[in-house]
Amino acid sequence: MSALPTANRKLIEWVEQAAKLCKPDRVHWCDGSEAENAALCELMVKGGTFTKLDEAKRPNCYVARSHPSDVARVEDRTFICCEREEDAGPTNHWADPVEMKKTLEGLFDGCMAGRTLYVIPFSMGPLESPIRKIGIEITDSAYVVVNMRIMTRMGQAVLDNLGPDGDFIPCLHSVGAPLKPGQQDVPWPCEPDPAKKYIVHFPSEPSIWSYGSGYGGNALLGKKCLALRIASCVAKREGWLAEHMLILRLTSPEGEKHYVAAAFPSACGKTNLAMMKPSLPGWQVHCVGDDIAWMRVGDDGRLYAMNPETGFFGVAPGTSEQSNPNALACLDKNCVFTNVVLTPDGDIWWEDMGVPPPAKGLDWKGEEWTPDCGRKGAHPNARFTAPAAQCPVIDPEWQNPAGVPISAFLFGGRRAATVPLVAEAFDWQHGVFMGASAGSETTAAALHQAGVLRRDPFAMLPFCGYHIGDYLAHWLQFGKHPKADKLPKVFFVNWFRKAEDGRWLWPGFGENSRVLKWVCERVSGKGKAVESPIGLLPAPDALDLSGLDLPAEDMAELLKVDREEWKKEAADAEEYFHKFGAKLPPAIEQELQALKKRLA
Ligand code: TSX
Ligand code: MN
Repeated sequence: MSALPTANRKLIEWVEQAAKLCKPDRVHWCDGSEAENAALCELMVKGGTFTKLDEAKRPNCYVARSHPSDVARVEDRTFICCEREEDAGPTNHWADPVEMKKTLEGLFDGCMAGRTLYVIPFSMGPLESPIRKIGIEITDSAYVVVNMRIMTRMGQAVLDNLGPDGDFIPCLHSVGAPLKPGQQDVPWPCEPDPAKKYIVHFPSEPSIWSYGSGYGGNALLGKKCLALRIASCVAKREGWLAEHMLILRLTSPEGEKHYVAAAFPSACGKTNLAMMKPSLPGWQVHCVGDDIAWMRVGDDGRLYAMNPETGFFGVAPGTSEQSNPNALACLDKNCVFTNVVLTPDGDIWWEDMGVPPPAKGLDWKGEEWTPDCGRKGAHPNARFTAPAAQCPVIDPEWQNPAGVPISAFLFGGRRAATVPLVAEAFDWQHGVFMGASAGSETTAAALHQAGVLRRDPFAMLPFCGYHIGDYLAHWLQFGKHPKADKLPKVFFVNWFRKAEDGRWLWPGFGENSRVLKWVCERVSGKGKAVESPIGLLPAPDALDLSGLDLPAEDMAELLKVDREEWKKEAADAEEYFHKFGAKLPPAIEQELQALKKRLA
């Protein structure tokens, strides 16, 4: 073996152990270079995993098609293996860590036969940031290497930063498809049996083991596994926050700047909001991140947020010039597209892209597709992997190692009725109650009935690595933090309220800047509000509706708080919170009873 690119004993020993267990044909330490990336892309083109797009249309871009059984995160195969079951809580699948290690060691034994073991050193957060976390992902998937290079800071610079004694989070991943001698590989190897897929977190080590899937959050372990599930556990211990939040900067025409962090469940347009084009003249939005925020209390008593990622792993269908022009602009070059339509001229297409479909193409399964064939061309969970640096409105401070100061938190969800366009919390504790009560009505997804309310506290339901009751207590404790005397104001927003006849009441998208403007005016003490039983609402005329053709009745409906509807809402929230048992913080119960009293 040639000289190793690190002198880190713990790392060298772990890689040796992993190789002994997984039995790959060879070991490759990733340096993150341009040349290495090009070689891996070429290797995947030869193997049929990647198709290169037309170099003139989309330079350095590739399309991948996953196995039809491997298209999304597998929540029912995701495990938190803390020592005590009660610490995982009602929102997680728990398994005994010792038992689970045995199961995994059995599965990983020889799982990389015929393959290359790649060692991916990556950092979540800028290398020079004191709060960055280094992970090392071992994987047998070149697709994972190429995507991790877009989504994280990856390669030799990370090993250099780690040094001989630095600590890292071991992340072991395999697609779970060993090759027998002479066996022909397939374009997307994986374990097709759902019962043999495992996404496993050991929070006390901490470490991550992922087996059987090559897709998204199952395989790119820096994101949901490390930066959310494991980081949430570490953050609880160390007194900071690892959240499922976008971070944006709003700038007024006068140049006043405010950073806002926002949590929404899936399918609410988080990436769209993170880089939206404000319709209000003179207002600007800049994007710091679209998915994850790590936050700490600064010396000045404010909360500082950092985006630990360097890319966007966004849902492609629905991304259009209308819904998110800045995301489309990120996709001009250096991107990976997974499970989209490949057009005959070497470009990509998906449903609701806002451009006419090609006369024919290859769909996400690689089958001949025409617009009238009766099937969708792209998978509904098709993705783009794009460098954040390519976003036309990336914030100049997006890589600031200290993070950016947050002025306001937004929580939201899809709610056809009951929940107004925007409401401000009375105080921190009420704001935590708002975040805890958040939820979204399901859209027509295969698994769920459409229109059913699914509670999703802080949009962390699939991502909180410990008991959700302890998580709420952690958030509440910031309200009593000795140094945090300038915490963000908290708001609830709902872009999705509908009229009786089923039409959207609010135009959404760039028009949401009107709501953001009021939020910032509230932060700087200029915005007017009126009290309601559920929070502070914009005073009449406080929302800037200039140039918007919105009937006064619709606006009244958007800000309506119906006591009878809200009594039902409070009862539903109560039923949900009581599932937390003894771990429900008294302050949440207090807020619930106070809400009921205000509604009576
Ligand atoms: O992302 C969305 N946002 C936030 C944008 C910054 N979407 C898309 C959700 C799916 C990911 C929205 N959809 C938003 C929204 O604010 N609002 C709606 C609902 C809606 C859809 C279409 C129209 C209006 C509202 N109008 C027309 O179709 C003309
Ligand atoms: Mn997300």
